[in-house]
Amino acid sequence: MIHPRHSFEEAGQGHVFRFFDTLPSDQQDSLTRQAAGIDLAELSRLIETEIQGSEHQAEDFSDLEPASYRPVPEHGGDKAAWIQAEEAGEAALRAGRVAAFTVAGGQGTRLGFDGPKGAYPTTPVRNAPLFQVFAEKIRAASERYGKAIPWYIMTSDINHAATTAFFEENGFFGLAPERVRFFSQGLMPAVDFDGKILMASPSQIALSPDGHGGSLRALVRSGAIAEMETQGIDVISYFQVDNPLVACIDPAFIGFHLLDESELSSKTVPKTSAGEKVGVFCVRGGKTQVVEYSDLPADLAEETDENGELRFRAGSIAIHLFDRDFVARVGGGKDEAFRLPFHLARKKVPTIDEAGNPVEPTEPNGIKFEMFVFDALPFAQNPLVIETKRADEFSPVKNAEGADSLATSQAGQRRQWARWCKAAEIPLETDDTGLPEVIFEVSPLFADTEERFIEAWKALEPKPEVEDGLVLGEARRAG
Ligand code: UD2
Repeated sequence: MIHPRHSFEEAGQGHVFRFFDTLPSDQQDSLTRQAAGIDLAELSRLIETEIQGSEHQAEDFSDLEPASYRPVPEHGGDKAAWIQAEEAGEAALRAGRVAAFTVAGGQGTRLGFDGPKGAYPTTPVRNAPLFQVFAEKIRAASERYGKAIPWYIMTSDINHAATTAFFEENGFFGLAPERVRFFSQGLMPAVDFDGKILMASPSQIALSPDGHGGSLRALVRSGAIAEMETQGIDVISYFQVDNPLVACIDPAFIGFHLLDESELSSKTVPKTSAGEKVGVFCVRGGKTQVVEYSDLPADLAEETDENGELRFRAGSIAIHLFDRDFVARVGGGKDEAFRLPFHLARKKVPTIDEAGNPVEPTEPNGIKFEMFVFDALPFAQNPLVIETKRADEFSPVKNAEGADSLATSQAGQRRQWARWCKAAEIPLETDDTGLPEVIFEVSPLFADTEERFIEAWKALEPKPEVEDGLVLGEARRAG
């Protein structure tokens, strides 16, 4: 085998091995492995087109239109169609056609939590971590439809070992361990502004995860797609690790996706304000796409329609359904026409100087490359965008404080349970935002929708007092 050193020298990246001959052999092996994992042809193409050829045209948004979406019945959607979709989705679940998929490879830097984000304690009474909330939702759906729903979890080198250890320590939260599959996403090297690969230390390349868009090729490379094929799974229910309200398995969503023969379906909620940090579903040249919040020009973000509503309001909350064969096509990398683009971010990348001494930059010194999963949308046949209710499905934990923090997410969870209690005619004091005075919790194993909460509460004997510290579903708590 030719040592990667030669190809790195040919590609003008020979400095990666500058200290190689002075390294102990285990570090030499490790550096060789890191180097062998880099797709130099891909990197050289990116450097040429994105960095060296950087007389970049500013993106032209003049032909951008808002994407249309299917509204929920409360906003004028066809109730009968939703019922029909739910039935179709339930049939697919009973037939075992659906897998859950969580992207959890991110660095979680904004939250400042030292560990995989999925291990972050999130619910208000049990302090159940995000992974437990999803595990209970998947378990509840598996029991309801009589088929164990497999759960694929994408990690990255940064958190893979910690993530698998966390599941083992917690007995997989009551799921059969063989139904939970972990795989690591790909890594990309950071480069300096001349396109030279940055080193994190004399023996380490500055590598970081290749973005959640990397999940599509990681699903293929890990063998997950092939495994799904043998198991007759053709619907992949994709969600991010940061949102405890997500309906991990949503029969109506699955039903619409299948009935429309969509290759990629997405949920949307109307943006709360022009500045909300979510991408927006748009159409350009007949193709549906998401324009990320940081890319959407302010005048478009703020534009309103004749009803005074934001014109570009269909916010993306990163909940999708993927058709398995579509993932095989986009993630397989065989066809260049289906290649996800890379987005560039200028970052402060800790590195080394010529002598190998560490350098902590105070200004951005490098470029990181990431793919975004929603960039697959323009490649999909019959893409479908469907509305969901924000209060029921989106309250992520992203920041240590302020918007999208633990405090806002716990309030979002508590308001949802308070609404369910009211629907079940349980007397409960709330403030005018719907936040209950008492702090209680509903495990997804007790109920995961309002309808099922009403039923489960009716059947519950004796009925407990809804008071501080109550956990409904505690008796069946996993772990
Ligand atoms: C994402 C979306 C935004 C909106 C919002 C909803 C992007 C670029 N923006 O914003 O439009 O939908 O979510 O909450 O996606 N991840 C990986 N590997 C990676 C990078 C990220 O698994 O290499 C995971 C990460 O663990 C997390 C998710 O992807 O679950 C979102 O990543 P983020 O926090 O960078 O995205 P954010 O909040 O800026």
